[in-house]
Amino acid sequence: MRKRHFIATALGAAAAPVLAQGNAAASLKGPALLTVTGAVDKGNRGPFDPVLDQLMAKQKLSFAKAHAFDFAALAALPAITIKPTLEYDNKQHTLRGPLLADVLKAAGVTGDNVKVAMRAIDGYAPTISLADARKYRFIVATQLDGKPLPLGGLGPLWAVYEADKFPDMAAKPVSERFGLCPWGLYHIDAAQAA
Ligand SMILES: Nc1nc2c(c(=O)[nH]1)N[C@H]1C(S)=C(S)[C@@H](COP(=O)(O)O)O[C@H]1N2
Ligand SMILES: [Mo]
Repeated sequence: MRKRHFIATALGAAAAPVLAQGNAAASLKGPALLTVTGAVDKGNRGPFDPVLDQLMAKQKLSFAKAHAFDFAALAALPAITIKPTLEYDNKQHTLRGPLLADVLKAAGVTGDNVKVAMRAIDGYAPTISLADARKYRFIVATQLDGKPLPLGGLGPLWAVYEADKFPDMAAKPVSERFGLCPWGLYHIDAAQAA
């Protein structure tokens, strides 16, 4: 018996609304790939659930409000294409996905003085300001060279930008341009900066 099913059965009908509201957003058909927490509007799922949000628990996350996106929800946002030179092979690649700022907007993150911590599955979690996310036109890439990005590779989501296009970034060696670009991105915490 599946664990979730067992818990629901064992706790009985009274627990069902809590579980339904737990860590799965009711409106999503696919698994949540990206969860935006903190300064979101009302959110589309329940708060941090220490029982079911296991990877988040291991990474010491906690939140009251969250907006989750599955692949379809991200694909429904306008996508843009960028062609940065990547450090892994020093070659130009085509990356495509919605603007990070648009993803945040869809989660109801507003305001000009916002900082976002972008957390990857391996715990890597650089922080940037929303202003810099806009300035460097960060995208949440869903495709690399026309194909979805594998989990275990750079995907399924990669926060990345076209470093070549910005003189301050292009001036750095290619190996130093992507420190703010977590591959395997799955969580973004938005905070109003002090
Ligand atoms: N998930 C994840 N993304 C990451 C990193 C990482 O360790 N984990 N390292 C960052 C840094 S510091 C650089 S320079 C580039 C390349 O690091 P990598 O070789 O670990 O991918 O990816 C960035 N994105
Ligand atoms: Mo780095």
